[in-house]
Amino acid sequence: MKTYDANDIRNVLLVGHGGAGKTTLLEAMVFASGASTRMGRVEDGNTVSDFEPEEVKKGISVSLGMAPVEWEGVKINVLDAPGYADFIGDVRSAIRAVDAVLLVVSAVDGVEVQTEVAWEAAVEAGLPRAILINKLDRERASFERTLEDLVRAFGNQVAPLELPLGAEHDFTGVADLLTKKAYRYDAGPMAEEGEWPDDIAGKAAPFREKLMEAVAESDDALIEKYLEEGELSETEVLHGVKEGFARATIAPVLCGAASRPIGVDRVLQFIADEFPAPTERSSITVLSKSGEEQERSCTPERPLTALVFKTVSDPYVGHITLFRVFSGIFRPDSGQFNATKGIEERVGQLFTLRGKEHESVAAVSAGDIGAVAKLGHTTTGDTFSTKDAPVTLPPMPMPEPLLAFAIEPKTKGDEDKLSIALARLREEDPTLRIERSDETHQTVMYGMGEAHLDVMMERMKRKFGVEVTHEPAKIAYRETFKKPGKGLGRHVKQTGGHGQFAVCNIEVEPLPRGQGFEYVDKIFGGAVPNQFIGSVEKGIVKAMAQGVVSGNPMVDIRCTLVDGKFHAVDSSDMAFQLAGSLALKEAAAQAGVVLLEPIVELDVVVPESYTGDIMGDLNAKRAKIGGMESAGPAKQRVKALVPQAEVARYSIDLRSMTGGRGAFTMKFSHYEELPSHLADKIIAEAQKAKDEAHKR
Ligand SMILES: Nc1nc2c(ncn2[C@@H]2O[C@H](COP(=O)(O)OP(=O)(O)O)[C@@H](O)[C@H]2O)c(=O)[nH]1
Ligand SMILES: [Mg+2]
Repeated sequence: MKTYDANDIRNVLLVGHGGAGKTTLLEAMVFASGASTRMGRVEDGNTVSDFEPEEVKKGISVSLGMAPVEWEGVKINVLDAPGYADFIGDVRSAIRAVDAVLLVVSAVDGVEVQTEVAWEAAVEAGLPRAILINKLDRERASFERTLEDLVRAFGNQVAPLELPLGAEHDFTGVADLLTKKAYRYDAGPMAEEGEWPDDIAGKAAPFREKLMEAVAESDDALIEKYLEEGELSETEVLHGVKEGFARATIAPVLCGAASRPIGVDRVLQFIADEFPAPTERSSITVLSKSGEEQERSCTPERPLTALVFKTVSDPYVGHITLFRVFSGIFRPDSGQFNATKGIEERVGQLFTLRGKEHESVAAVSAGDIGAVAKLGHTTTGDTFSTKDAPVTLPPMPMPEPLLAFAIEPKTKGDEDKLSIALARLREEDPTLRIERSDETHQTVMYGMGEAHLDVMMERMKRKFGVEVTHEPAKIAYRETFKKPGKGLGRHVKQTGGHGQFAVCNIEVEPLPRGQGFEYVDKIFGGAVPNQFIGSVEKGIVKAMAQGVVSGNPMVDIRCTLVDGKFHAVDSSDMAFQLAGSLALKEAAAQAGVVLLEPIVELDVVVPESYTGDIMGDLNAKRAKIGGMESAGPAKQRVKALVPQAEVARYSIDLRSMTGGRGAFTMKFSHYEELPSHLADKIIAEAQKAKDEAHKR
């Protein structure tokens, strides 16, 4: 592929709710540009962007896709982000690689949850936003209703540039509100330009007015003129749209049906004409090693600054690293310095990704997006810069994964393969977290939701040949004493051969939370010889680690050795260890064991209208509500202390309660006693599992 001047490059991210038509739009763009001779369909699994087997199977995008589209000498790098909440990590990182976003909205469904989430992410990043009202050919599609929806959600900056010609099955083209030309699609993706139909002028008037208002409102100089004269000239509006769009104060709206395709050539033309080139973007801020801020503008002459926004691991090619160059030139066949890791990487052939295909490029210059395979150390979020003056870009904010699955390889002996696979998946996807719990002895995989974890497990099987089973991650309960108890441990076997003899008496008392374990020796007169006093302790500690009733470790007790008996020949370290553990078990049986459960601090942010539901649900989950406060416009924050067991699946619960509009974080707080009826259940289950293990 040839190299382009930065002025002739556009970097665009398609965002929006799942199913709005982003992947189909990219497909139509490739088709309209003449790079393919027929359009693939998401349903048929043959689109440029959705090529991963997990995507073909599910019929939805689960990871970022991209393809360059060449349009009238301009190279448009189109990034297609998945629209489902579980895969928001890809949206967050891709936003850093582009200069504007195109929000795709279904004319049937209007503004949906992920439409708003994606919009907010783009606003946070300060990126210009344009909108395509898609699926206008579908039954029950409505341009007017969708536009109203958009204005309600995003305000007066929403500015229609086009009007659909015909509706639903009769949707045949678009009318340009500015030039008053009609664009019809009879065959193929290219429009035929014609005059406005007679009946459209009246219909268009209110929308033209809406457009002029939006332009006037975004520019102080124009608002006066508009208020006085009630009209702006075509050039003023055109200019105003471009300016306002670049400043992100106007969101221009286009019309289309990606699958037909209708209006797609116009979208491409609009991107080529009006979307900001990388050179038009204000310079970016980087941090030097000493923490000093520096500016980098988009010119090939400046030192290199490039951001890795995505890594894909491939079992055959190794890593594929996707990067955006902000300044300088990324060259192949040389070493490039990864400033984040402080390591020089050997860089081979550079290429552009067109779906799954690789197209070689000579170099990737400021403003462009490129890819390289087989880097050894680089992961998502890293910055490449010069070695003598290393700088890094600020890290990408990533949502915290909070749904936990405990996983285990189906085949024994695959443990090593599993840990390699997990490490690779983690490098690909910063919203995946892996923990090995010493307490429950489980490998726990944290993800954004069930679909995310499903895809991870499928990918693990396909790419690394590791099949796993999963179950909810175990809760790390603990055992302790609530009141003091006494225990006699007697381990005596003196029939035949070498005998065994050890007897000990211990007293056990509870300690405050977090005190762990104390051992006190109160032996008088050598009832237990010195060398065996430590043996009793060892036995107690071993029994504590395994737990007495539930298989969870025992904590927060003091054991005092008060008396015992020994035999000059038959006593041994081993015998006293056994006696110690028996003594603890007896004391536990006498005093009764209570279970402790982990309590987490939960911080939930939801739109106001959901606060009641959230509180009700938390109360049913044994939560202690800590407080409620405003969290921005029409949003409320609820803080609570909740047993971890009750909120292990809160990702799923909160999403279903709020339709995906809520967010939360949680972190461990402390341990508290579990109510006895719940403890009994856990103890009974542990016993059952133990009995079954014995039978086998
Ligand atoms: N009728 C109609 N169907 C469309 C249009 N665009 C997309 N679709 C269909 O809508 C479904 C979801 O499209 P897809 O591109 O996967 O949406 P994405 O999740 O935003 O990438 C697919 O079945 C598409 O064929 C359109 O303009 N008109
Ligand atoms: Mg898609």
